[in-house]
Amino acid sequence: MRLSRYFLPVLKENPSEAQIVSHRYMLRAGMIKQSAAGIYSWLPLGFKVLKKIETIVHEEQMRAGHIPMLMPTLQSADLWKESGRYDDYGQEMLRISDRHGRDMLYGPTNEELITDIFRSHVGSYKDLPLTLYHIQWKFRDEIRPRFGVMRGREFYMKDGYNFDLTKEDALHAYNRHLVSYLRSYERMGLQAIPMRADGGPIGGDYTHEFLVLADTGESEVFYDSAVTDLTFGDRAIDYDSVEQCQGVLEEFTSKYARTDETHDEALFNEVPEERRRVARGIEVGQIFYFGTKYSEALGANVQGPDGKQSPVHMGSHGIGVSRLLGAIIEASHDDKGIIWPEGVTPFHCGIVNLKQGDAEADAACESLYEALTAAGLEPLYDDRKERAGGKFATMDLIGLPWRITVGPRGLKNGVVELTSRRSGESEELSPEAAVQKIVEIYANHQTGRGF
Ligand code: 5CA
Repeated sequence: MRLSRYFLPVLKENPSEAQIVSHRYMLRAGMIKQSAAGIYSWLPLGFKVLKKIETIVHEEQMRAGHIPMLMPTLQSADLWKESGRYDDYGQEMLRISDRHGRDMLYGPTNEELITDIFRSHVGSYKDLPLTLYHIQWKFRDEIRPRFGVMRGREFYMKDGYNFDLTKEDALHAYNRHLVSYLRSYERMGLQAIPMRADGGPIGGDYTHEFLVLADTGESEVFYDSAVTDLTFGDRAIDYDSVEQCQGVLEEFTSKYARTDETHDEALFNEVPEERRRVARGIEVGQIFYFGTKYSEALGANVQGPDGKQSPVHMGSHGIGVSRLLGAIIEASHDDKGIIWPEGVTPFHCGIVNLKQGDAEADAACESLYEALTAAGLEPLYDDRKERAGGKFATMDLIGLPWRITVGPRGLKNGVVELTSRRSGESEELSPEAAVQKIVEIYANHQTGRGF
């Protein structure tokens, strides 16, 4: 992409409504624009990152054997009346009536709809295990939408639902989700710690939230600092192996880590004092096992090998896809702007031409652009006739992890400058070596193709 042809409405001033850094930078970098309280348009740069995050989530869900599909945003109220949640959900549910006066709602989550699909088509244990998921917009009429995409009213969520014959099988599905979530967050450059939590309106008392530690997080968390030493890394996992998935769950959840809803002071005090931490965190996902809560209410039964009918065991598993943009920025920024992790960056590399219009500099930038594109990468070339300071400020704000700077002086010596956004360090290299280095860096990151 050439910046002169892109749509990147960068703001010079700090927007006064933004109280936290991620909201501020998303507005300033032209990623989002508020359309109503807690509802945003995703401008091209924000949309690009949203799609990268979504791609990672899809890839990791499919890797775990979960099946993608798509359900609508608008739902009939009937199923919710059947499950009893139409009244329970309260003011957070946006209720609508259509021209025939039928009760509809904008889905805050999809347990009812998916259970209805299941009961219509599956009746035997032979079709299990089954995990279906989708990534779709949700609406919750939050009393206080705030912090930009962090607590929106309309937000983008991955929600997955497992159907199993027995509790043991459903717990394996739970563990599979935990593993796939650890992998997903790490690919996004995040550490998200599973913590014992509360079931809330989804239900069930076996649930973990995934929290990214950040001072601006809305949740208060209590944990043993040893949990922050754990990483999943690139270890191989067999998602069909009950032992392997259970092993990961035990490794990542045996140390004390809880949100304030389930915090137990006596248990916490058993953690050695120097490792006890009280902090704040951003909830970027939650997994639930709730057994037969919905299958009983909606009559979703399966026939077992013994011929008997029994309600299917279920859980649901969510990732806050749009919230993740905010969480990643909270975890990775400095006073100049965002610092995208390689796994989700909107463009892989910036190219800054210090002297637009200079034949040699223009030609060098064009050939860098072509070489990076040919290698399957997406550069963002700042080809505007602007002064260098302004170009650097824009690149720093939008946070591309790598920048190649091209100017007539360097070209005389056959070099361009490669700069890391994270460390600020620069090195002079031939254009070919700079491209080679960027290609090598991204060889280790499977980033989705952008939009
Ligand atoms: N049905 C279950 C699991 S699929 C469910 O809805 N879980 S949830 O309520 O925990 O939501 C899943 C994730 O969506 C949360 O962990 C959070 O990251 C994100 N989320 C929830 N509410 C909002 C909101 N108002 N704005 C942005 N993200 C949100």
